[in-house]
Amino acid sequence: MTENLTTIVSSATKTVEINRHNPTVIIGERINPTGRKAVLAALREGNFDIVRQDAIRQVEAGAHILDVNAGVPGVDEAALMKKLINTVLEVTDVPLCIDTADLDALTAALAMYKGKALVNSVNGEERSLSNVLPLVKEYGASVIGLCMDDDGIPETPEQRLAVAAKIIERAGKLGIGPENIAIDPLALTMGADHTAGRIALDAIELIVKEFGVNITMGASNISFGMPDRKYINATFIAMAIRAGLTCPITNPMVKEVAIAIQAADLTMGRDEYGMHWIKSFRKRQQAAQA
Ligand code: THG
Repeated sequence: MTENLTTIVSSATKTVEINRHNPTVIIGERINPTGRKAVLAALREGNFDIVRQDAIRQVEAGAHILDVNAGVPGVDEAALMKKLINTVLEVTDVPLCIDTADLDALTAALAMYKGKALVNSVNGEERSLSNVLPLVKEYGASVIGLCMDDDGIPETPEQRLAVAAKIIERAGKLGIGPENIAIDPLALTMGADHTAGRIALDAIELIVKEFGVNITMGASNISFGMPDRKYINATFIAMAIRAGLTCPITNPMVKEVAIAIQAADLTMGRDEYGMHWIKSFRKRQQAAQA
């Protein structure tokens, strides 16, 4: 393995350091109308209560960073993104991951954001590289690099490594170092291809070995279309942490997943004296008694 890079993401008041010595950094996925029908319906009605609630609950459940996605079809995404960010910042102070494919929304978000945001995302397509990377540089942000390009999502781990290499190289040319990049090797769904999990794990290993970069992933994608998803997600995430995943995008309110992450950190020797594990055990115990 090459060096262990540290990716910094911060809010006005909090700094999160992502690296392989620290416990896994959880990026909370729930503020996302694309992935969640209830959020979509509420935002269409201009109701932001669910957003406040999801922000507070995810942080309580262990999220270190919150992903914010404003993809509501037919709505001005830049305006909604700004409103979402302000709403989340009313109730929490954790750093944010700006999840959008809309350049105007990304620009608006970066312009108002105080701190070092995590941009979600750039990919290997020419258009994405030339549009997103200059913004990342201009605002001094960190960025997620998706392993897909003009030809779509490559099938093999080696091809995904090649896309990661292209993104890291192009970023480097603009003065964005690999410590500011978290690569997402992409988790496809096992429901469509039973080798999707294996491919994702192998891709993580290859990319970490070559570049030592931090790795993120929408870890619940893996189980779409399968029953009892929480067990698959928990097992996959633990295995992916062993392979090199350092900052999954997931739902920490799913107990099985949150516990699997803590157990994986303990197993990896990243939880000194098991203090984090014991503290969360006590919290669960108290919650059960309440
Ligand atoms: N990589 C990166 N960013 C991403 C993804 C990724 N952002 C979006 C997505 N994938 C990760 N986020 C979510 C958000 C919500 C849900 C799943 C992934 C989710 N889905 C419910 C489910 O799984 O059943 C939908 C149910 C509902 O409608 O509420 O909650 O891969 N870089």
